[in-house]
Amino acid sequence: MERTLIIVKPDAVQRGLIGEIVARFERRGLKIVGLKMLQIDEPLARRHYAVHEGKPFFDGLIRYITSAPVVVMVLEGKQAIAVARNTMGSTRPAEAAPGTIRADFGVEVGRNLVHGSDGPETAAYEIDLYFKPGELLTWDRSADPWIME
Ligand code: D4T
Repeated sequence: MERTLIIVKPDAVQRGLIGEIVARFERRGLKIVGLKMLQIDEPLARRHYAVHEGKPFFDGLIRYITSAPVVVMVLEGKQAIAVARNTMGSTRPAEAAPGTIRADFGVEVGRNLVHGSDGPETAAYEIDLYFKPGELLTWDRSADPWIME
């Protein structure tokens, strides 16, 4: 089983898309093991996006991710990282496949609605940024045998 960190970004929250976006991951079969709403402050944003420091879009990215509340969640499942990322679609919504979150609701990269970890190490780092261990639940979902062999 793999875990991944998802952020429903400020634009999605402001546009009333929290439920729509959470539902897409749920319907796909990923299991929610942690979920909360918060407003990311600048130090947290800089830690989250540390790999992008110095890039031309960095300052705008920090302003955007701190501009309004977000919903963060940890999803669990087989290949959860890849499954979540292909549910989201390409980073640039204009290039995202139809049916993905970013294609269905977005048009440009600076307002791409959702974040998902891009690898196991990033996922561990990001989950630790947003959740204390006691905030993540281990629970049996009765639908699991109908989703996974
Ligand atoms: P996130 O991290 O938001 O899930 O996006 P991705 O994992 O899909 O993409 P990323 O790390 O390459 O980019 C992080 C973040 O920066 C914004 N961005 C990116 C931007 O505003 N302009 C750009 O040119 C790029 C490459 C969007 C996502």
